[in-house]
Amino acid sequence: MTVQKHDPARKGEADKPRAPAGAGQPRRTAVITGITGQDGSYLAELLLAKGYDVVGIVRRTSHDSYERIGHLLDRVHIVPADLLDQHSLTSVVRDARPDEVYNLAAQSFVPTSWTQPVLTGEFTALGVTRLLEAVRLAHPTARVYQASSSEMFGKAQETPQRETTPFYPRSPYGVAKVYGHWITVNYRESYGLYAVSGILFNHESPRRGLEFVTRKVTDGVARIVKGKARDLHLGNLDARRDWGFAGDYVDAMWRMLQPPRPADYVIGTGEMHSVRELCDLAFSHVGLDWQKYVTVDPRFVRPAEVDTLQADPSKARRELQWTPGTSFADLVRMMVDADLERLS
Ligand code: NAP
Ligand code: G4F
Repeated sequence: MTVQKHDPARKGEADKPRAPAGAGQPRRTAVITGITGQDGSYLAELLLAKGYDVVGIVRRTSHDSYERIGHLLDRVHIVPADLLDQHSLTSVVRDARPDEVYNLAAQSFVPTSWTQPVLTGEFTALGVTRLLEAVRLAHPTARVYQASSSEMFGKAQETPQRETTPFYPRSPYGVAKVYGHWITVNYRESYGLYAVSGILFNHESPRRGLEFVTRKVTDGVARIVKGKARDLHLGNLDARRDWGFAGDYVDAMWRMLQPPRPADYVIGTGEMHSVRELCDLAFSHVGLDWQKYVTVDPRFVRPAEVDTLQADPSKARRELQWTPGTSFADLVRMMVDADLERLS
């Protein structure tokens, strides 16, 4: 394996100008970890539309997990690698020589982080170091996006939360994401890598995993309408989140890797809604009263809760010209309609 050694003289990669994407320029290449996930599928679509060569990292499983990217398979390069395996990551980066690397892979479900805390740390925390090492050793001019999370704010120390708000994570997942954030900042400051941490608030879509609360509710509504379920069991209805549309948020990821100098950004809508409001909107969209169907079930209450999260995305608006394009009500209706269609 030919691996480019780190040369301290390379410190300052982040400052080097590069040609803008577009007509007359060579095609850019992007590597995406987590391409089979919600965000990976939307990001792959966005980058293909911009003319990128897209290389998607997929871990080996006995069943393929291409449900979200089946329509893209003839246009992306799928390569096997795992966040747990340094050699596989280094090989992919060495072979692809990407312009941009998006690290979206993680164990991303907060409740699982209490039942599998060590594995969550391996994927979601140390996996970031492995990927950064792959870039540092094999292709240090690549620009790296790290998928950080508003869960890092946890027991929020101020509202709304911005880039300078102190972290107070409330789950092994949140702790692992704090590690991922700081190791990204450290590789930028130690080695001059162009590495940014995007602190994204909750974002949802019809491709969201069924275990997350928005999709659990919209899928539950569709099942009740279709006569496949009679009720819906949820946890804390008072939790409040800043929910946006995933399709809007992958555009923010791309924008973060375009400026000449790397910086970290908070991405969210600036609006907060409760799980109760989510239920009201989703059930009323099909003419039902949510209170007749929703039961609070202690099985879905967490050992420690993040009560409220609300973004202050003004830095992204100012510096990246990014604004969310989908309202919470439109998002919930889009998801209910998609679940009804899917079950038809
Ligand atoms: P997701 O749907 O759960 O997708 C996670 C992806 O990671 C899947 O493609 C999964 O592959 C892959 N993966 C997991 N472990 C892996 C491993 N060991 N090696 C290689 N790939 C692995 O998550 P998402 O909602 O798209 O979120 C993307 C990223 O943003 C995650 O890092 C998440 O923590 C973060 N984030 C999400 C939100 C949000 O609201 N969605 C907000 C803030 C931050 P399989 O298909 O094989 O499982
Ligand atoms: O939809 P959730 O499971 O998302 P959560 O925990 O906020 O995490 C998501 O967003 C993070 C960004 O802040 C990402 F980093 C992370 O990867 C993930 O995408 O739960 C949202 C809220 C929680 O307060 C939870 O207690 O909904 C509450 N909730 C109430 N009943 C429920 C349920 N959550 C789930 N999953 N299932 C319930 O039955």
